[in-house]
Amino acid sequence: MTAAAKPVVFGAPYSVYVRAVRLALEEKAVDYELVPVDIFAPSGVPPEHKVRHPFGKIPAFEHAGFRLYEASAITRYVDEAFPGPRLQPDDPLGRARGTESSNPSPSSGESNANLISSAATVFLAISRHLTDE
Ligand SMILES: N[C@@H](CCC(=O)N[C@@H](CS)C(=O)NCC(=O)O)C(=O)O
Repeated sequence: MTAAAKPVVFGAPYSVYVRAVRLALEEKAVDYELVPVDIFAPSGVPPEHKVRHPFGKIPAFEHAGFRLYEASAITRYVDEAFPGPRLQPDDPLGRARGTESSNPSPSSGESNANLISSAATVFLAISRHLTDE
């Protein structure tokens, strides 16, 4: 695995989950490629995308042959695999809070909670990083 390989984000610019991943990549100043995927195509989720993501959602991610899905997993991987500013707190308590808030809620508001928390995890980390400077 080499950080030098160019990571690929599969998704669409409108998606807040895709944006969270892109934000993490931008913060780390990682050169990446955004490959458009139309999950709402009339013909359905493209078959090749179902191979990347078992639920046919965006984003999906690939780096040097390593495939990943779920925005929180991807943002965490980006933070740890690439040089640059740390996007997660160094202390275990802070990281635990980030993990807590990035897990899906079992309530009826699951998709909203998940959507907000994925983005919030990254934004929190970035703002922490900026205020530390
Ligand atoms: N838990 C996923 C959620 C991703 C997600 O729901 N993405 C939306 C686009 S913003 C999607 O693919 N929706 C299509 C669907 O739910 O079938 C993540 O964090 O990556």
